[in-house]
Amino acid sequence: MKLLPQVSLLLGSPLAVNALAYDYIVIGGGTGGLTVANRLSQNSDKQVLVLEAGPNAENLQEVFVPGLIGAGQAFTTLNWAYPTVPQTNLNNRTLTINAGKALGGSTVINSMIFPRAEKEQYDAWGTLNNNDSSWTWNALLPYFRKSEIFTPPNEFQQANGATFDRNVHGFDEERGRVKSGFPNFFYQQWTLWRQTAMGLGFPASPDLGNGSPHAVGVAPASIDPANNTRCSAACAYYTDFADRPNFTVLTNATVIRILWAVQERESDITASGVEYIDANNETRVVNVSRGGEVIVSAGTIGTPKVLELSGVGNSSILQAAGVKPVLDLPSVGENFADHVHSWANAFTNLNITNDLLSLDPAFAEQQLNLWFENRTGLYSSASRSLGIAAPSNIFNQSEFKHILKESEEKLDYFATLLSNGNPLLARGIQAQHRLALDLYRSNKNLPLEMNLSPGYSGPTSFADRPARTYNTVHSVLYAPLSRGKTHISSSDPLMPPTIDPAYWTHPLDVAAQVGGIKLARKMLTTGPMSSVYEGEFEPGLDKVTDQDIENWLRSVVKSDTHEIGTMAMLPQELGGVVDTKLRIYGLKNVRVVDASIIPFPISAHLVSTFFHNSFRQT
Ligand SMILES: Cc1cc2nc3c(=O)[nH]c(=O)nc-3n(C[C@H](O)[C@H](O)[C@H](O)COP(=O)(O)OP(=O)(O)OC[C@H]3O[C@@H](n4cnc5c(N)ncnc54)[C@H](O)[C@@H]3O)c2cc1C
Ligand SMILES: *C1O[C@H](CO)[C@@H](O)[C@H](O)[C@H]1NC(C)=O
Ligand SMILES: *[C@@H]1O[C@H](CO)[C@@H](O)[C@H](O)[C@H]1NC(C)=O
Ligand SMILES: *[C@@H]1O[C@H](CO)[C@@H](O)[C@H](O)[C@H]1NC(C)=O
Ligand SMILES: *[C@@H]1O[C@H](CO)[C@@H](O)[C@H](O)[C@H]1NC(C)=O
Ligand SMILES: *[C@@H]1O[C@H](CO)[C@@H](O)[C@H](O)[C@H]1NC(C)=O
Ligand SMILES: *[C@@H]1O[C@H](CO)[C@@H](O)[C@H](O)[C@H]1NC(C)=O
Ligand SMILES: *[C@@H]1O[C@H](CO)[C@@H](O)[C@H](O)[C@H]1NC(C)=O
Ligand SMILES: *[C@@H]1O[C@H](CO)[C@@H](O)[C@H](O)[C@H]1NC(C)=O
Ligand SMILES: *[C@@H]1O[C@H](CO)[C@@H](O)[C@H](O)[C@H]1NC(C)=O
Ligand SMILES: *[C@@H]1O[C@H](CO)[C@@H](O)[C@H](O)[C@H]1NC(C)=O
Ligand SMILES: *[C@@H]1O[C@H](CO)[C@@H](O)[C@H](O)[C@H]1NC(C)=O
Repeated sequence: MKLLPQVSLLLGSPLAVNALAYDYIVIGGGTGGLTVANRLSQNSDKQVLVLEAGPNAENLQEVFVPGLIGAGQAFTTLNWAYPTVPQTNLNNRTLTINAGKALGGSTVINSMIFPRAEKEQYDAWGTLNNNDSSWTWNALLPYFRKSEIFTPPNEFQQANGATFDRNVHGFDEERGRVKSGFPNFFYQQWTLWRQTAMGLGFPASPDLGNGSPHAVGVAPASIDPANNTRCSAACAYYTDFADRPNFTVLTNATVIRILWAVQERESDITASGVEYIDANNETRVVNVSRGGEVIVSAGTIGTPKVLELSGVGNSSILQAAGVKPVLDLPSVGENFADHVHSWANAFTNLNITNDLLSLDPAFAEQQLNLWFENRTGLYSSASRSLGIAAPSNIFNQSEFKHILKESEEKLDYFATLLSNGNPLLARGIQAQHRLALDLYRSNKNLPLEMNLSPGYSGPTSFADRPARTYNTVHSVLYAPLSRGKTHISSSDPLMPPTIDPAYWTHPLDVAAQVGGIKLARKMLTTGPMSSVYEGEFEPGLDKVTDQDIENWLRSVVKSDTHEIGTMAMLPQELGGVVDTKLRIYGLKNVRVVDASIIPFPISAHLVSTFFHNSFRQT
């Protein structure tokens, strides 16, 4: 076995002996992974190694310029672009789930929207875990604060609607935090839209991070407001610390599996090392020191894959894939949940929309120069005005009562349907649904995010749509009850897993998303937004009835790439995979720190929620 390059450099130094084995090996240098690796190497005598499949991409302009999201390599080589199996409820379409493949993970390619979910949803997380008081809004808020350096809105940003509540943000200048704040350019349609939303019953939000997001406001963004650049997990937790002697990061290193020590007893399954493919395509092993740990942070799809390749999961699935089982833990890869994206868009008489960046290359070039010279213009603007809809905003009372009653009557049926023959998980999903339906009843489970894009968003390509300016109201299903799964079907580590999100299996999901399109239409055509409306493009005025809208949605909805739940934090008797300290049941020294541990979907963009989770882990 050849030595790691880093290790050979250290030979002769006092660290050499330690560095042959690491106290912590973190699999995946993404959002969760870099946060936890930073914390573990801070003021510590421990050696931490991070293995990341992608490259360090922080110096690519499509990464650091907020408005270049989706351009260049952002959605090509820096993206796993996981395919799903054909979705039976969505006209058998194969969807793509984007996920960052770079140091910093999905925060390198994401939309940087940085709000938080409903207080009651965080509390439900604790309730599901035997009323654990450390997983509640009150217990988590200090960690939310500690994970950010928030820059309050300046006068210009306030004049454009940005507000904040000092009590829910972190201001300490200490490094090793995510920078957050507001952009330097605002579209006038954002103000019009917020006014319209308020007219339609959305309260004005004092701060979208205050745990009461049933409101409308300007979302903070994970950007460094000092120079208007994206602040990814690499920006927050790696770049400033790259010279820490005990924080080693290997990029282009794809983990194959965790290796296990020879066991004396069956109950003593201990990780001894990790096998990976290095940047030169060679297979290597790195060891965990005595008493050390492996932390898996490969994301909601990557993490169950690594565990299954290592022999941890449903034994019949592993055997079918040609992997020898080490621990039968059948909930690994189950309980998959994701937000579901849809839109309504309309032509507008406004001439400043982001459509201009594609319609007029000279204007786009001028705007990009403006960003580089003055950090303003259309490319400086990544965050959005958004509002989270409550059931009362989308359902009429009689319809809602009926659908809740039906969902409650069919709790057993859906729990069984969604748990792949796993009786403990069926109980877990039933417990999740019960809590969700209770929150629905009290108008606290917030089913949809509504947000305005100043420009076209939707299913039709640039070439196939009228060359005009648009406004789009996104409507994203935020509290789905459907659950799917992701599993390996081969022992080849380079094969993507077989992913079945089972979108739209639960009828409440369908009803909420149809309601979202009706609300989006209402938002486009109610004053003051109506003053800039020049006719609907999509879904199109030929879609009249709920059934028409539903049929159209089945042909267009897509993943919102907020996948969670496949390594759920739940008690074992509810089919959980990790405990409230993030340890995998049945393994001595393996934890999970990424979005896969979130047990059920929450009504927010995810990053703010587990930057701090990872923080807690230490
Ligand atoms: C396009 C897009 C837009 C989004 N917009 C927002 C938004 O605006 N706001 C928000 O809050 N959230 C947003 N999200 C969601 C959010 O970014 C993710 O939920 C979050 O970053 C996931 O963090 P994670 O730690 O679970 O995984 P990731 O950050 O994805 O990290 C997983 C890491 O593991 C690596 N990895 C995987 N497999 C292996 C392996 N075998 N070996 C080595 N490394 C491996 C990956 O390359 C990656 O770096 C968005 C996501 C996407 C994709
Ligand atoms: C790890 O890095 C921290 C922070 O720089 C430092 O305090 C500590 O001494 C380092 N530990 C080792 C073993 O190098
Ligand atoms: C890892 O441990 C194994 C077994 O103890 C040993 O043979 C191997 O040399 C170690 N590898 C490294 C890189 O230290
Ligand atoms: C989807 O595929 C299944 C199985 O091939 C088929 O029975 C069904 O009719 C298809 N549905 C649609 C809407 O095409
Ligand atoms: C959690 O608390 C609720 C309300 O106090 C109680 O009814 C329930 O039995 C508790 N659950 C557990 C598992 O302790
Ligand atoms: C933005 O500022 C940060 C912190 O000062 C710095 O590390 C980064 O290089 C800057 N980025 C650009 C593109 O100017
Ligand atoms: C990692 O891969 C990228 C793209 O494939 C390449 O440009 C880069 O040089 C590689 N980095 C290392 C450290 O091998
Ligand atoms: C890496 O190795 C695999 C299998 O050994 C091979 O299929 C692949 O083509 C190699 N890739 C490169 C870039 O050499
Ligand atoms: C937009 O319209 C205004 C007023 O009608 C005009 O002054 C401005 O030049 C137009 N901008 C663009 C980019 O077309
Ligand atoms: C940047 O701002 C300065 C000062 O306001 C201005 O002179 C310059 O033209 C701006 N740059 C661009 C590219 O617009
Ligand atoms: C409520 O919705 C149901 C089902 O969509 C519909 O039949 C009924 O007419 C609606 N009632 C009102 C008051 O809008
Ligand atoms: C294991 O997976 C198989 C195949 O997907 C499934 O039929 C079975 O019910 C699963 N077992 C458990 C206990 O989850």
